[in-house]
Amino acid sequence: MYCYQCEETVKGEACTKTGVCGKSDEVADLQDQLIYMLKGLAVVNQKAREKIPEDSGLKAQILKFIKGNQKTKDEDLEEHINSRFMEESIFSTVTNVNFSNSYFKNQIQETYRLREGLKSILKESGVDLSNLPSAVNVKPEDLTSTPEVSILSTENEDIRSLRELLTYGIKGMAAYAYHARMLGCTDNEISTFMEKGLAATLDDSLSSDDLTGLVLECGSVGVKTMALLDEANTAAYGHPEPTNINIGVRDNPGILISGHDLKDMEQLLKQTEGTGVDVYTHGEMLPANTYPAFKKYSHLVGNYGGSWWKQKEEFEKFNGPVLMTTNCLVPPADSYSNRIFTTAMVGFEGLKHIDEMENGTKDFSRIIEIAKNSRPPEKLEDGEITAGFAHNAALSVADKIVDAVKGGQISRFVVMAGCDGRHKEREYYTDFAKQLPEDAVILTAGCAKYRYNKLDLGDIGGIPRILDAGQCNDSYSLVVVAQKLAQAFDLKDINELPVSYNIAWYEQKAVLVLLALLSLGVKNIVLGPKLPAFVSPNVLNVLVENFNISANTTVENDMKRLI
Ligand code: FS2
Ligand code: SF4
Repeated sequence: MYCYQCEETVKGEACTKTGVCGKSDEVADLQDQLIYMLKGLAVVNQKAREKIPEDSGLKAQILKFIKGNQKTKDEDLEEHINSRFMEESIFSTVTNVNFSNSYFKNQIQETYRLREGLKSILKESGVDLSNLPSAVNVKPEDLTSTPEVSILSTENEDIRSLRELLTYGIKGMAAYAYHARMLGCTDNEISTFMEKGLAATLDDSLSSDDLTGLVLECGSVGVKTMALLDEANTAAYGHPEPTNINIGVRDNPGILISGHDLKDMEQLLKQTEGTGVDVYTHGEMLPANTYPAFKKYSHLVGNYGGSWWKQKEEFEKFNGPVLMTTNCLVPPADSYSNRIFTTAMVGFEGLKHIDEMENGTKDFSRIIEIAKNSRPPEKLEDGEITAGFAHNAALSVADKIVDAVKGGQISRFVVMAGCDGRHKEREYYTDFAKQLPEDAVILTAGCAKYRYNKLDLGDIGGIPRILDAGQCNDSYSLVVVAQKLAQAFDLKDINELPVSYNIAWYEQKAVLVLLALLSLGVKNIVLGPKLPAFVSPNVLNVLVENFNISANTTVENDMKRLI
């Protein structure tokens, strides 16, 4: 194995024996094989997209094949040539999503079946499939002896770096596109870009400049993907509202739901209503408590615990079943593994899994039955967390914010969005939040906030000093707020705003968020706790020269340069 896609990679270089995340070397290799196969499928999809507009017979044939093979219910072929399958498969390789050998072996076989099926239809229609990369023709049984599967087979370290940066950005994009798709929102531009980007990583004729262009394009399409997800979430569940979220417990048995999928959240709340079972959110599901459509359920009690890496201790104490809808899953301890359920692309050998049914819904009755016979959760803490400041709520007080800035009550906003992680060095973010001047306001999204969202930082004229826009999936909100503030202050350049960026990353969704910010021209981002191992010195130079990105240092030093 050679994996360096996340921030916690061994020695800031790569995991080569087993993952810090708990991923085995076999699973790491299978993930690389699946990504390689998906790149081949992406090339074949591109060929199909090229030919379809001029050949209606081909379109009908492909549609028949696709409908017989994949879960998508939508019939608009241009948007759905294996797109759901691609998104799910790519998402499954994001850090802490799926640890199951059998899952990846199946996905590899399925990719092969789809690729070969599509190829034979295209060949019959006279499409030339010669001179394509070997990923288009490789058989699953030959993957272990195919050198190109390995990240290290790209010898030039800058090309390797850019190919991986692009691939990880696409992993984040696949995750966001998948969530939007679950709520019925898709965009052909996103699917075609993912194919183009994956195919580009196989193309030896592309230069560093070409790949850099694609990396930035990934950021622009990332903004569109996050906007689509925002539209999907708010159309389905309303705009998040400022909410004081309970972090204590009640005396009823409960189900804990984690991950990011709001459709799973909706179905779980509906199915548990009136059963005497309470529902609590964990980790990145916290913002669900701020949506009008979920707040109406009185058995949605609040949030239990902290961010993903604390789950071993917290799941143990929860006593009831836990539903993992997406990342971040930590390999479970035996003591509670029998009450963890995975769904969608989440997987771990031996854990129970809930599949989507033919009609697109899920049956959570097995989880509810276990909950009914569970003890209520053990109390971890008391009190409340304030959240729900996505763009609609934040902009509803825009006048107040602008006045506070003009009047000098607010000196600066600091975007402290991104991920949390298990390493001690992340205490930096707690200390940074504590040491901010009292006239600075934190804008956040993602699980990084658990490092400071239980601190009492107070408010400035009724504006909380931590404005939490939601999940990392909601980072788009921060962009909207920054753009509206720039308008309100009549600024042409977003970098002229009194906004600093001190961003924490861990996994590949955060990579896409970072690329999205760069594509919008945001400069001077401070990134930590470590810079990505997959960014080579020359690629870093490009980022420094064009965007003045830098690594975080000490709280004192960063406070001086950011505030
Ligand atoms: Fe946390 Fe980061 Fe979980 Fe997001 S580890 S913010 O990209 O997916 O949440
Ligand atoms: Fe290591 Fe991160 Fe890869 Fe896991 S995802 S194997 S921790 S680099």
